[in-house]
Amino acid sequence: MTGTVITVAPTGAESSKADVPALPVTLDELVATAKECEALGAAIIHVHIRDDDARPTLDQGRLRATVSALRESTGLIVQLSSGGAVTDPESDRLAVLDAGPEMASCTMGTVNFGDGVFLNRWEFVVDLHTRMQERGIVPEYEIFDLGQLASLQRLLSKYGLPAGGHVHVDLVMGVPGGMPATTAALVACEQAIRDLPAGTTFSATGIGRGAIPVMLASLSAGGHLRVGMEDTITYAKGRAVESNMQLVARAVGFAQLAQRPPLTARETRELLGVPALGQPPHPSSRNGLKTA
Ligand code: KMH
Ligand code: ZN
Repeated sequence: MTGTVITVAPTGAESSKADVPALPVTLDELVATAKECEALGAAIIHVHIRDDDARPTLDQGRLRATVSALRESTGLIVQLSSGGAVTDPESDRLAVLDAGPEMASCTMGTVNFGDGVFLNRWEFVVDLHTRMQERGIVPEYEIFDLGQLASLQRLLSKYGLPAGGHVHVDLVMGVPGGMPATTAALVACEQAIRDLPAGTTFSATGIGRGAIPVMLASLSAGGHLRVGMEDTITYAKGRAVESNMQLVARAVGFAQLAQRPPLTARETRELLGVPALGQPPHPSSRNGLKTA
């Protein structure tokens, strides 16, 4: 069995800086967090950015500056969120791909999201998937509910494999409105992932108190880990998370206990089909579709 890919999702779009002062919201804070998380064992950074007032934004200039700053300062795989905040319009979410990330998220369906709705119409998902194919951006398919894995199978069989040919999904468990953060739900997803192309990999994250059960379940089921303050702001009962590094360090400890130590960013690139640093992105795979 392979080692563990650790993704850090340091910021998200849901918590406010006022409520969570340790949240990295400036570019300097994000880069400092990224460097420290990489040193601890993270290989991928899932990025949401904020504006000068620490509010979520998909501003194109800021996204580009963020991608280049993270590239300059770290070897991490930079994965931009195309999910943004529930209030972001589809056009801005598609434009995230113009900022030149190596990876981007692609959520596989609409889900209630607390009191909001995280809207991901089928045509929009197809648009994201095919634009990523055209640009050689490697997707991470975000799965909030079991049926979204069936949608992914449909997407791949109709529109072909993603750039690089490898399929990687992230199970986001415990969002109010989505699947629960339980071992049973993770096992159900793992069974459904077996129907996806051979070699499909998955990571998992549990929101809030789901963080630990999902980490343990994912490691035991052969999955990888996503942790960070996007998903978890309470470390233990009555104890706020102090930093993203604290969450990455805990994930690294769990992975080592499971005898699946963290994979480096270079090893993760190989596993997920993300070109090595300094190599050009994958050529467009829209012509001559490879099908699942
Ligand atoms: N902030 C959520 C509405 C993603 O990054 O692709 C969407 C989200 C998923 O976080
Ligand atoms: Zn996100």
